[in-house]
Amino acid sequence: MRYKRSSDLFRLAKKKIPGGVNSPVRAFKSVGGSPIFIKKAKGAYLYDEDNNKFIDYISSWGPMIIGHSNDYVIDAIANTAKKGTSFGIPTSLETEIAELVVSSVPNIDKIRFVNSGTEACMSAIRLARGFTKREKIIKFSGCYHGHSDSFLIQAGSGAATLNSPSSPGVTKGTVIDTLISDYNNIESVVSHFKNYPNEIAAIIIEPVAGNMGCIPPKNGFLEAIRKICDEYNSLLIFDEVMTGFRLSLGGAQELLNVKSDIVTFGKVIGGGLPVGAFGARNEIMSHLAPDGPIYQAGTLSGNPLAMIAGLTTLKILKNNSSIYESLNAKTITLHKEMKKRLEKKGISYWINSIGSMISLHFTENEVIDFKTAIMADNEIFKKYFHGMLNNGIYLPPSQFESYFLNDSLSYRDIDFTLNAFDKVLRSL
Ligand code: KE4
Repeated sequence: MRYKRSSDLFRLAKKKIPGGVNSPVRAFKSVGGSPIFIKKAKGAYLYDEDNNKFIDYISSWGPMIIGHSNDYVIDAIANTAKKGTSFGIPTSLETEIAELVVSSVPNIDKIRFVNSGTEACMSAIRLARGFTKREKIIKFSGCYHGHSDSFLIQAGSGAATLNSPSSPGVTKGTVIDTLISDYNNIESVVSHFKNYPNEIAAIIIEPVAGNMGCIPPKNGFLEAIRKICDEYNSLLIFDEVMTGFRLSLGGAQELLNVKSDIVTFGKVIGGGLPVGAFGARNEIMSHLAPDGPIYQAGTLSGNPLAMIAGLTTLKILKNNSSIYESLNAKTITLHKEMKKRLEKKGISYWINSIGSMISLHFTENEVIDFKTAIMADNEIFKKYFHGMLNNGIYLPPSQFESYFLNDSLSYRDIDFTLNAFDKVLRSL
C-alpha cells in the first residue's frame, strides 16, 4: 500500500485544522503513522486518495449500517435537497421519522431531534436534572457520551485514546456533580447512592459499552442498575448512540429487555448525516421547552436532509429485519474464526462481541471494564492495526473502539479479512 497522497493531504490539513482532523480519534495518535484520506466509499468498501481499497469495519463509527452510499438514501437526499436544505420551520419529515422511532423503540412516547450524539446526551442530562430537581449524575469510567463537560471525566473513546480521559477546561463545579462508577460493578454504584441518597438525578450508561472496545454488560448488571434507580427515584438514561437501531430495531432495551427512562440516539438514526435524538415517556418529555421549562434548541435540528437520510435508513432496517440476523451471523463468524487463529498462534487475547459490534484486545485478562481494557498491549495493537491496514482492512485506529459491521459486508469480504488476519498474526 502507498499512502503518499494521504500523507501530503495530512500535512496540509495540519496547517489549518488542529491535529489535521475534525475529531481526534481519526488522527492515528495511538497507533502512529498518518491517517488515510478517503476519496469515496461504496457498500463495504473505502477508497483512499492513493486509490487503495479497504474493507471498512468502522462504518463511520456506526452510522453506515446498511453500507456506504446506499442508492435509496443517496436518491432521497438528492431529491430532498432540490426542495431546499434547511428552513428553521417545521416539516412533515420530522413527524414521519419521529413516528417511526417512537413505534420502534420501547418506553418512549416522544422524541426530540438534535445534531449529534453529544447534544442528545447533554440534553438528556439537563432533562433528567430538571425533572428530578437533583444535580448529580453517575457515569461509568471508560464510557463515552460525547464531549459535553459533564462527561469528560474518565471518558472512553478518543479521550482515552489520547490518554486524557478527564479533560482540562472542565470546571471543578462540573466535576463534583459527575460521580464515577466502574462498568459491570454494581457495588461502585451502590456506594454513591449511600453517600448521596437524594442528590442523584440520573445514571447514564452505554447499555453495551463501545468506547473501551466492545464490552457487553454482565448478566444482571443492567437489571441491578434499573432496580437501584427505582429505589432512589433517579432516572436511568441508556446512551444508545451506538446501540440504537444497531443491536436491533428497538436497540439495547429490546435486545436486553431492560427498560430505561430516557434513551439517546445518534449515528444510525441519521443514516450518515448529522442527527442525534433523545426520547422518553410523556411524563418526562412534557417538561421540555416549549411544553415545559427545560430549555433545549438547535438551528439545524430536524433539517430535511438529515431527516430524510435517517428516515430512509430506518425504513430499510424496519422493512428488512433479516439484516440484523445477517449482521449478527457475520459477527459470530468473525469472532469464532479470529479466536481459532489466535489460539492456534498462542497469542494472549480477549474478544468481546454482541450483535454487530466486536473488538479484539491483546491481553491475558477478561476485558470487562475500563481498568481491564487499558491493561491490553497497545504495542501489539499498533502492529495489528497497521498490518491489517496494509492488507486492505480498515479497523478502528484505537483499541478503545468497537468494530461496526455493515450489511454490505459479504462472506467473501470476511474470508479476505481472515486471510489478512493470518498474514498479520504471522508477523506479530
Ligand atoms: P457524537 O457527538 O460524536 O455524534 O456522539 C457522541 C457519542 C455519544 N455516545 C456514545 C455511546 C458514542 O459512542 C458517541 C460517539 N462515538 C465515537 C466513537 N466511539 C465517535 C467517534 C469520534 O469521536 O470521532
